[in-house]
Amino acid sequence: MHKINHLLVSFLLVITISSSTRAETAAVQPPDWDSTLRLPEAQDMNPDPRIVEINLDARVADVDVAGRRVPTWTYDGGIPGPLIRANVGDRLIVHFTNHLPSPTTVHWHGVRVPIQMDGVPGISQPEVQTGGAFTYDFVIPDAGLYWYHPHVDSAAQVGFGLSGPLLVNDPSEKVGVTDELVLVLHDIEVDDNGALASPESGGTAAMAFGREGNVVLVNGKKNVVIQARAGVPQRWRVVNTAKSRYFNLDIPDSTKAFTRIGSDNGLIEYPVKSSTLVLAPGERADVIVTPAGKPGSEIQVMSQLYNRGYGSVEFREAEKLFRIALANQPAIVAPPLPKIGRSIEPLKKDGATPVSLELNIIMNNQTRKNEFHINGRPFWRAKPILAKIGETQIWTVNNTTVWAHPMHLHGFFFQVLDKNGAPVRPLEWKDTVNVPQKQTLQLLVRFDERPGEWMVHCHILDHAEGGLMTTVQLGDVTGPGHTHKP
Ligand SMILES: [Cu+2]
Repeated sequence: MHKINHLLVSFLLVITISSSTRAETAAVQPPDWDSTLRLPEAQDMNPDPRIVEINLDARVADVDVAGRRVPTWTYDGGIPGPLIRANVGDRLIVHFTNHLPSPTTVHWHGVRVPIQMDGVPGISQPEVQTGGAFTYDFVIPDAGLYWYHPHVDSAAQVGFGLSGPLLVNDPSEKVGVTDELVLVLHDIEVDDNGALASPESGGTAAMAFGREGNVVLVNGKKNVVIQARAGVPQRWRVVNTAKSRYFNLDIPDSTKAFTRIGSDNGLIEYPVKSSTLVLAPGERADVIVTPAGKPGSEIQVMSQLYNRGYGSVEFREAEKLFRIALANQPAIVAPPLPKIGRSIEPLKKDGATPVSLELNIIMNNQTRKNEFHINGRPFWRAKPILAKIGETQIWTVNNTTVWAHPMHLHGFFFQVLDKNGAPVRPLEWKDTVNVPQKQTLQLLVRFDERPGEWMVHCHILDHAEGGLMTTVQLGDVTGPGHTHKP
């Protein structure tokens, strides 16, 4: 009896302590501190705690873009689409409906889905026609920030506004920061009349560069202000969903403002501090930022120019992303962060099958159009890379062009090697990696037991549609060929 009472008392004590800590932390930030950037969330209709079941509707809707009503292509009426939240291991069921004027699909960028759920028309599923529906249904095996977007005419459709975040939480992960922002970095091209610009504007010269939108947005908003208390760390979950634009985050007047703890597939081996943070299209970052400055002052978060090749830094300016207003209260000295990271096994290079990918651009003399090639072929004439179940491959990606290419592999994560052939430290799992102009990069990838034809392409979506795309044929694949739209 005495023992039980004792247990009960300590149990109650634990509850009291943890709830008071939570209350304290919650009271630290000003009320509604993140309301200007908070994304709408998809509503889980399923009472089962291990199933997230949602509706997702693609439709044209008038959206406020930097103060103008613009008819954009949306998921559920907004850009970006709603934040989908799940826990690692959950089953996600998405009842998708298409009310766009064009066929579309949904691709779950970075999620290790079975091929039938990968959203690639002609390989995974037929295109979802206007007025049609498709149910995506899969288990989410990994924690991290992922995102969803169409894989039909993707440069046009993503450019018109179609993308959204999928945040997969691991309840056992302890990073010691409760205030979290999901930041979708994107852009959109709006003409003088307030209409969406043609995705073909500028012809294949513009394709060769990669068309960037003229309105830069964070969660659909242009340079809005959030509230914060100086000294209190925030966790930013960042994804670049722009079709061509790179982001280079910077907090002026601060050094090493970013502590990067995670990337495309959850936590990295150990945290790294940096003054700027580059995200190529498709990439994600998980960073801890502790706003510092005089109470009552404002911090402007910027995206600095980033040299992704010819034309990317000449006569251009940095972009304002959003502002942080520091509350008129003395700064808090937050307790030190716990040890953050995870042990990641380096993939074995020994015995890995070498695969070469040479990235090229040519002028097609018959069509008078620029064409991107992988190993001498655009995607419409591509020969798949062959892979066996369980095989590890070492890819050498040689970018001969004057533009950088963020190369994305569907369905699998890989590890990047440094110039000496050693794994880049801290170790991390990537699904999208920037291959700078005129450089060669090596990576290791192990193919598990999910046979199918998996896309490999540049995530500058104009480049993908301009030819910079092929597939990995994993295992014995029969069925539709590899002639399809990106
Ligand atoms: Cu590219």
